[in-house]
Amino acid sequence: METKQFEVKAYPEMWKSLGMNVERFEKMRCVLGDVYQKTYLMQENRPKGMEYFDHLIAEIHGGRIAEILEAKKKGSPVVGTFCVFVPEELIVAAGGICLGLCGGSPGSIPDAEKTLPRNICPMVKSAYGFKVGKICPYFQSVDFVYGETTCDAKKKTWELLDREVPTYVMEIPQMKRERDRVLWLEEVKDFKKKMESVTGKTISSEDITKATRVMNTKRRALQRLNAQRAHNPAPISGKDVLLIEQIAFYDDPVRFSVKVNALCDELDERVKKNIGVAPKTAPRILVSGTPMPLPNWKLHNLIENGGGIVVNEESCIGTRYFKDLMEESNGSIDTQLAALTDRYMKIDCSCFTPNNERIDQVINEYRDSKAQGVVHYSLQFCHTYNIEAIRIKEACEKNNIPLISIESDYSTEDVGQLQTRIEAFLEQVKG
Ligand code: BJ8
Repeated sequence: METKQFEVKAYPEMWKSLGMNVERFEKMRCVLGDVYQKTYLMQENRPKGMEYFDHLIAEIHGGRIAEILEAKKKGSPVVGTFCVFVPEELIVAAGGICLGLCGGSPGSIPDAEKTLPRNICPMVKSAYGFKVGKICPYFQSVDFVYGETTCDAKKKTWELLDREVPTYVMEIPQMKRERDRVLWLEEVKDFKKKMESVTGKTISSEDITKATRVMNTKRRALQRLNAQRAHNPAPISGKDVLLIEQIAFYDDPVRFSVKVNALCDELDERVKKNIGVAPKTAPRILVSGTPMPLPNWKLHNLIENGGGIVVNEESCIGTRYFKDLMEESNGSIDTQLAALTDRYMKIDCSCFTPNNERIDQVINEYRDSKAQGVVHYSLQFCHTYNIEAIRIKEACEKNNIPLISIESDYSTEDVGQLQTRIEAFLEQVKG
């Protein structure tokens, strides 16, 4: 299929003003444009509503950054986060911008490995490398970072990251008992205080109510999009939905919800007319496991190039981010913060023990999405997801669900081997 050359736009003056390594970054920009062209724009029969998201990728290093800098000038705090446990509602309530900074690129890993050990999770290395290499305009734009204590690699890296950019840490308990909830609520209150100290303004109950509406609207839009994939033939590719889930972490939440809903309207029409992006016989795959931040499209690409279709991501860049809404109430601040804590405590990350909710969730999402097989995905050196894969496998066996477990990083070294394994798995699913 003929497509015009896609380009991620360059903004060298802006990058310079952000103290970036412009020469290095320019190379990364060109690579991203090429990869995007091959991965995304060569797909057949994409919904028209994807044009907005293509545009956001073209402007990922410029247009969106200009908006963020403009808001910053007007006093909006810009907060970088690495985990869906940091309550975005409080950032929005403070008039701030929340940017998910997770690293999904191999390009920044050599920068990190100058300092960090090599045998830790590629996501942590990629993110840290973006900051120390000065090759991410988002990282250069944040006022501060709010990290968490979910895993060892992250919590120890925050100590080093703090030397580069102010980094605060939210303690996330490892269990979900009542005493853990008490601690968690205190952490949420501290986060609110931190947001207030930077804006000099007290966050009111009305602010939280408004922010909750914004976030619930965004999460509902993503739920709607995800539900449409249960139709066979699927009206949209897994790659495209993954992209939208990734963009959810940096786009303006109000505009994003409008655009996702507009896309969903188009997909409703496709569903009515039985228009799909893959044949009805394409094996339907649920991907479960560690998050895949931009531009980690490796696994989806292999599955969909191999003839399968991804119909669900049980992941933080996926359903774990949007499955739970927060109760919209005008109650007292204390009631709201308690409701916020309860909402966030539902996140079933593998850093918890026990984490039975996630095992059940995978089976439920498998059924809801009408999937036919599960690909469990763990980033290299992520012990909690890697070990939890054993219980997911057992649950799948019990329910006669085909499963393949994959551990990978961001390099291209294992692509050939993964391709062979995935193609064999898709054959098995087809039966
Ligand atoms: S809530 S999944 S976003 S911690 S960085 S744990 S991959 S070794 S990302 Fe996560 Fe929050 Fe949990 Fe979700 Fe493993 Fe890597 Fe650690 Fe990771």
